[in-house]
Amino acid sequence: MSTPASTLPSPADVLSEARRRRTFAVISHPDAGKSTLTEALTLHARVIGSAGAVHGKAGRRGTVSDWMDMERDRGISITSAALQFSYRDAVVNLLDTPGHADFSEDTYRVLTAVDAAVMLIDAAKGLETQTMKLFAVCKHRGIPIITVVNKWDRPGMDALALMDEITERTGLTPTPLTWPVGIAGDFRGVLDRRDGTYRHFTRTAGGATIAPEEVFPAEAAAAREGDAWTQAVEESELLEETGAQHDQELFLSGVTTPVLFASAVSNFGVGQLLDVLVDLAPAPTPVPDAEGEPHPLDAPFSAFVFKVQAGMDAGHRDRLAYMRVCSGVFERGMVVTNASTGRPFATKYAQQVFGRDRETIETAWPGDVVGLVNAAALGVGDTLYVDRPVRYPPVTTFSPEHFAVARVADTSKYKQFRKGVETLAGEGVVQVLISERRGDGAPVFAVVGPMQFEVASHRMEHEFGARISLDSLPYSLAMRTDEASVPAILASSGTEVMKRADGELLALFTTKWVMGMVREKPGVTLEPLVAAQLG
Ligand SMILES: Nc1nc2c(ncn2[C@@H]2O[C@H](COP(=O)(O)OP(=O)(O)OP(=O)(O)O)[C@@H](O)[C@H]2O)c(=O)[nH]1
Ligand SMILES: [Mg+2]
Repeated sequence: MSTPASTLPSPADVLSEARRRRTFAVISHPDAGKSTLTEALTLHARVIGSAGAVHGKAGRRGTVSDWMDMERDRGISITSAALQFSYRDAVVNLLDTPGHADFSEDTYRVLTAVDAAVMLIDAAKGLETQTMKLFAVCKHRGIPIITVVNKWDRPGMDALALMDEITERTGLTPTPLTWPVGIAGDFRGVLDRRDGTYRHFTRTAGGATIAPEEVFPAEAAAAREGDAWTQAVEESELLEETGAQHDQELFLSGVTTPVLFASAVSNFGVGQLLDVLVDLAPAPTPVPDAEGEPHPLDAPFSAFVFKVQAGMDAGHRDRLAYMRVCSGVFERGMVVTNASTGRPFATKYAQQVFGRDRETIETAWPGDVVGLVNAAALGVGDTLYVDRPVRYPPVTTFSPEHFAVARVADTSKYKQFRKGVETLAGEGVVQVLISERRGDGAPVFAVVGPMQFEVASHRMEHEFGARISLDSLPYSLAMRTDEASVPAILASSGTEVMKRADGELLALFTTKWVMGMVREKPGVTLEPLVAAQLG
């Protein structure tokens, strides 16, 4: 099937489509409300009819982005989820990330694929540990941040104190676009600092639908809300004196962060956030290749894979590779080259992703996140391109700190066990190491955080039908090594050498101290795995 030449997209089409894209991640410490906000955003974009539509009995568990049964059971996000939808004339690619530190490798990978981040702060808790770590990653990568103070419907900190905390702990200057009317726990609406109006929100039953919003001029707001309005105005003026006004360039260069106040669970302030994302968040820009050279947006199609996920659809046992388009136009059916292997890859099954739901797409543009189905030949970090070769920087893996031997509980399920281990390794749910001592019937799972073990066990049992036992090993540290170093390493106690699925040889140590001693030995090569930026 060939496309008539006249309808082929021109470089100008690519640029104008890229300009309409907004690709961002929602990040924060666990429980700040990322998945709830994600769902509220899709509700406001009128992609879903009501929030909490899929919730369990115990409350609003199970948002559109928390689709795994473990996520629904526990009410936490375990894996990042992609959602693509249109709003106004923009195409939004939203990535909801897990907050838990044990899953930070997944979050980190997502941050390689976005142009902006929405950083959530729980109004009662301020900037929490994991939020600070994620902030540091954004800063390092030059990702502009929009800050949302969430849960304003519940008692919390003073709004000005929160702004001070942002300034002191992140070095970013907060430039609130809205300011709350009513203290935390008495959320009536916001003062829109851009035009001085009052936006009053009305609660809906269970927060299932968009909260009606009424706009009042200042005088009417004063009459209506009294002291709460006066206080908001005074505080906003105070902010103005300290220079807390939005400046697009300073925002994009990571000096300032626009701030909005919201209650995701009641849908307050969510519509404003959506508009701010379209109005202020950056569109895709040329992505630097492995040499640091920005690759033009209007070059032929190129993309990189930042995530692989299996088991999304129990009926179809398929594997989805998520790619972020960096340049050109993607057309389903294109045969692209995988830069890591040099092999062609036919993109027959390409999908737009919405949490667990997917739909075939025909075309995609820079900024878009596309799911490629049954992409067994693709791994995290692979670059795909047509015509003009390019290679994007590899996506880093974290250094594991916990290790356990996995064994199948029922040996008649060995085949399922092998298949499951291979799949989980491919997704990066755990790193899989093989030791000579135990053989490949007893692979070692290596993880950044112990909750990854639970996810692996659960999926082995429920997805692959192979219940496993995990026996933890006493190691806490892994370094890259080579064959020549092995005898010297093993001569010290508290060490072991294993091979990772990707062929890398890893030396494991019980303590830093043991590792330090071994490293002093002549002829021993030990290199750190990528530093755990979030660990
Ligand atoms: N009162 C109140 N509760 C909220 C708000 N937003 C979220 N919650 C609740 O906070 C809890 C955590 O919400 P999630 O959206 O799952 O939080 P998360 O940031 O996605 O958590 P992880 O993905 O596990 O890191 C849930 O019980 C939500 O109902 C809010 O604005 N107000
Ligand atoms: Mg979540």
